Amino acid sequence: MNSVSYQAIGEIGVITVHYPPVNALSLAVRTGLGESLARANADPDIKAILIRCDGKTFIAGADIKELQKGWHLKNPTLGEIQAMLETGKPSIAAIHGTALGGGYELALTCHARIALNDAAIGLPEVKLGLLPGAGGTQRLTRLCGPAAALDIIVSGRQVPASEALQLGAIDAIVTDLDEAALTFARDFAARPAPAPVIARNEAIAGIDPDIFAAARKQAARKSRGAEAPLAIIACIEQACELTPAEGLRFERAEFDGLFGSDQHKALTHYFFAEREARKIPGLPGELAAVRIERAGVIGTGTMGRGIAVVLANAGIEVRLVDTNSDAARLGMEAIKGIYDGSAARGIQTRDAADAALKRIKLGGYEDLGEVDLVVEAAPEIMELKRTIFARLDASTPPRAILATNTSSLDIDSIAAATARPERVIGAHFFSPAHIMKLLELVRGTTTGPEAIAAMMSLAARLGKTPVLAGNCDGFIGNRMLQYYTGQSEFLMEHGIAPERIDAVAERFGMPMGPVALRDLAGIDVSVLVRKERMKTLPEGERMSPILERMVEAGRFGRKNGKGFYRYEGGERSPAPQAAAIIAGVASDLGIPAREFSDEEIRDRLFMPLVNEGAKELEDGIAIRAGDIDVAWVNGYGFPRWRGGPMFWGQSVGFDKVAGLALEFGERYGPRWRPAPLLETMVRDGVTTWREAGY
Ligand code: T1G
Repeated sequence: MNSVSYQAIGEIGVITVHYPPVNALSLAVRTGLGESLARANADPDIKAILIRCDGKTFIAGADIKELQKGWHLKNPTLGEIQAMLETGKPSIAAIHGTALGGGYELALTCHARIALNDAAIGLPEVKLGLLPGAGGTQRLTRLCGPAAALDIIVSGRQVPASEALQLGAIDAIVTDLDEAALTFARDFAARPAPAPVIARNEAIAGIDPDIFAAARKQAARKSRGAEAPLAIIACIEQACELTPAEGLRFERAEFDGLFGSDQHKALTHYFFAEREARKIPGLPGELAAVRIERAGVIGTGTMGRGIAVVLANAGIEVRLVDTNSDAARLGMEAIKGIYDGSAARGIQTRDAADAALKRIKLGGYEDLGEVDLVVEAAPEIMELKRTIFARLDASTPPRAILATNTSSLDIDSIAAATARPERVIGAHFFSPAHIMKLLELVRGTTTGPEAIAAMMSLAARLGKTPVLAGNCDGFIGNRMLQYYTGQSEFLMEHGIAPERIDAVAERFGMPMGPVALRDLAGIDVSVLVRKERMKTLPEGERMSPILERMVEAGRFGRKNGKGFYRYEGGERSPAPQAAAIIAGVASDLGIPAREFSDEEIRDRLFMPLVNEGAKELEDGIAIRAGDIDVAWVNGYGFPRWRGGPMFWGQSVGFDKVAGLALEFGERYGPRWRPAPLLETMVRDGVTTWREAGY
């Protein structure tokens, strides 16, 4: 079937794109559009042209797969199609689903844009490390003004039809894309066509140039090293200065500067990795995921509260259970506070917040007789969790899924406390659970496909990015994290100051360095968690005793205002007392001070992540290298524009990662040694995870 069809309906030439799954602007689609536009423009009976799409959405942009092959340069290019539209007969884009990237840029070269009320438009190229290279920065600025263009293009967000109409990004909202669109087209054909968007100047007159400086400041703060936002701001600024033709040339040059860059490659990898992570090999395709309507949450601490909010926001009735009634009452007050906050900040409407809050009710185990799912968020004590699961087994329907929010404990031991281990699964939310995107699902050896399928589909409903992990100490994320934070302690033993280590990590793109992260999480909590781990350390391995010494000195971190840093008035500053403790450890252990360059510090922090990630792949804890990237970007703030730790490791070279692991294995013990998988890949000259089958 042709990917584009043409039909003359009266005096309207109707061009329909049919190229599943998202009508991307592939070469085939561009060719079909070119042929159809030529027919319509040549037919004297045709007075106007209507462009619409079949399937779930309007054109969702250039075909990202073809972009990787440079096919966007093959004729007819999008620019040629746009020229036919802009210089041709009056044309209307009829939008449903999402008009994104090149799809919306094509619509911007039509003389009018109409949309269904639940449609959205957007220019999300920044998420691919690119910018709208087909005139989007110039035309949206000339149509809606630089402020709207900066907001929409730098964020890459989708703009709902109602807001797009207010901004002038579309001209009308219609109830259907057939009759209403045709009626609009007939009316439109009867009127003089408006000037092409590229020729409009009203929205760029009298601009306050300070908005660009403010946008650059915000971009530098928010996107920590991403290149595309700054190029986008420059294009929008020039759209207000240059002639249309000069502006389009400027944009093209900026686009070409980003195309093929490391960040473009990394973000394109990440785009597909996030979609791959949703696919679980071996799960029967026909397995209908159980739809969760009623859920229980055990525990009203920080995690329990956030999980209850996430579930209720997705329309699920929630029973919040805590055997400590004071804690339960405090928990509900805190939840009310979360909703008041999100209504006040406009994240939710007051009505939506109130409706969700109404869905959360305090209750007991006796109220869990109808639930489809329970998420346990009790303290990280194995015996307590086993007791809770045994009680849940008795008080919930046998079909209910029992999930634990543990961040590191053995799923199989918890499941063994029930008669339905196949319906027990790890559901590791990240704090704050109602904000962090990652949901690390953990399958035990007995977890069944129904539970996995149900939780994968629930994750999408909760607006979470799911990653499926195998059962081990720390699953995918925390298992790797200990090498990153562990290395930061070994660097401190060599006399590298906490603030230097954190500065290197933050320049690398992390939201917060590993040492400041310790202070945030609580040094005492880290000591508690790793006490278990220290019992199983292999012969010849050691962990730095810095944390234990800090706790002995009463330095718990932010919570008591003193950790590796001092915290006063929200500011963090170096703490000489912490430096003294660290120096004490180094002298007791006879560890000499050493100089390291920033690059060496970077490699020492991040390469062990790659090495441990490789071990997770060969252990079957992670299915794909991309899954690990998705977990670290969404759960630990690893810079998306680096593609994730595994993609970064691939870009720096596996030989370097394995080489440093060899040194660390000698120095710090067997767990730091190179992953056998990595050694094999280096020996065999394998340079990508995909080549290695991951
Ligand atoms: N090209 C190729 N494949 C695409 C695609 C695209 N643009 N968009 C989606 N897919 C595939 C995706 O990989 C998946 O495949 C399937 O479609 C369903 O996607 C010149 C240069 C449209 C909001 O960045 O944001 O235009 O996994 O699972 O959740 O300036 O897809 O099934 O094999 O995401 O319903 C700009 C990207 C391109 C939009 C639908 N456009 N797409 O979400 O489905 S650059 C974008 C999306 C550009 C110009 C520049 C979303 C969606 P598979 P999905 P969804």
